[in-house]
Amino acid sequence: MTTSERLRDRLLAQASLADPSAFPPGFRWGLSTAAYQIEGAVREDGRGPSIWDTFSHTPGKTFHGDNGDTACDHYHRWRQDLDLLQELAVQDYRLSLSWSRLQPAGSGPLNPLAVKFYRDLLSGLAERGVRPLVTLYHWDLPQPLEDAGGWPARSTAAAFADYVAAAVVALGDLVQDWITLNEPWCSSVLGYGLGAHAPGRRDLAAAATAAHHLGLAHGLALARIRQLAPASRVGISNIVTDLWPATDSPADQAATQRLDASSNRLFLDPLCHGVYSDPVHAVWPALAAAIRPGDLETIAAPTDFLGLNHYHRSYVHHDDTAPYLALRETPAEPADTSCGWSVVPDSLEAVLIRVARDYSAAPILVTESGASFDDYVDPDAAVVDQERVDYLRGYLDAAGRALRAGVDLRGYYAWSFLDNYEWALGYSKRFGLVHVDYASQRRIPKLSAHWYRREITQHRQMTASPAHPA
Ligand code: IFM
Repeated sequence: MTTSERLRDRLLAQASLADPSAFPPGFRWGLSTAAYQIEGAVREDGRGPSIWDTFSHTPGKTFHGDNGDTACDHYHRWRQDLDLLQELAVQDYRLSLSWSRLQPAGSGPLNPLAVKFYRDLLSGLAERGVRPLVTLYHWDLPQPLEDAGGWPARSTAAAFADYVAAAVVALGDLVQDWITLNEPWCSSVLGYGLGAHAPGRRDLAAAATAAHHLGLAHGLALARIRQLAPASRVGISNIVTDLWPATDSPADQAATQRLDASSNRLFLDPLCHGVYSDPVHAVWPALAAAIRPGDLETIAAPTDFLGLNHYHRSYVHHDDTAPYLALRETPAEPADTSCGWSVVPDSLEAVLIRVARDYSAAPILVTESGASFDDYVDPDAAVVDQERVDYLRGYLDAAGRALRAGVDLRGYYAWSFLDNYEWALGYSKRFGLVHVDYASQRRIPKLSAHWYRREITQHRQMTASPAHPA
């Protein structure tokens, strides 16, 4: 039996979505990536260094010293990668722009070679009938801006808005959907507070200030896009984790509230309600000093959609000895993925319902959802990632339940299109639906990619039929 016959049989044995008609016609099926995680070519065509180049080249900061110098070499292989996206039948591709490629110094005119690269890429998507969903900032701040103070400096928010305006002028005819920021919680708290991400600072006050300036950067950029490209749609992607107290003790419950305030609510409250609520101020006392009159109105300007990135449920324990917020977070036991996260599909349903109920009537896009497993290429050159198929089916079924419950969910973008550079964890974690052999740069669509394509194709056929009840 050939590899493709074996894969076909394996695929035939996979169950489909439980309730595909829960997903409305026009539902956007997509795949996600980010520039530094896939592009490589970090010193080519005038790209400048970003905080991730600096951090990943600092000894001891990343797993095995891994960096994004080559990554998936997408900068050179984008045509083949786009062909693959087309083969996978997705309507949408979520990618990010590298700020330090487009504007190497973090200010001034755009780098024409970078503009050409992204124009070619975006045109290539259009030729293949795939719509781009473009993230303007996915963590790779130009190093010169970090040297000038980074996100704790208010001037970085203004610099971001200027970069966004220039990017929209240069690329806006090829993009209708923009995401200002990806997971500002990671940029601020992991980057400036806990030192786990670039730029690797450990200063909680700086993290709070950075968080406010990221929110402000979003609001300022949103206003510029509205002005320059009024027909486009704009949102922001926040990571929203489903947090449960480990026990029903008051201490664990209070710890859960603290973690929720310091992560989920730090961005959702100001974005959707125009306030930092008291629990947020309580865990981030340095926040108040960063706020200037008018900031919250800028941050809370309505978006066209809310991006929600969701991976797992965590249980929270009060722990006096823990350095951050006197708590510890553990996944549902035992951990199910190679990152130590849980696979609990109900958690996606829960966060979708929470965001729709407590935060926003705007349409929601799940802009990331996925899982890392220790995938391997078997002797037949196939990658049979059964766990990822189960993950995707489970989380999509949960999304379907949220839709049935009335959540205005418009799309799902699996993380990730390709295996890629998983930040401080380097190349040790594989999230892709497509396997990447980093030595040869060979791509192999995994079983999950075949399964996702089948489900998308079936859904599109079903909803194209006049008999479809929706
Ligand atoms: O790889 C990351 C991505 O860049 C942002 N969200 C979470 C993913 C998995 O950790």
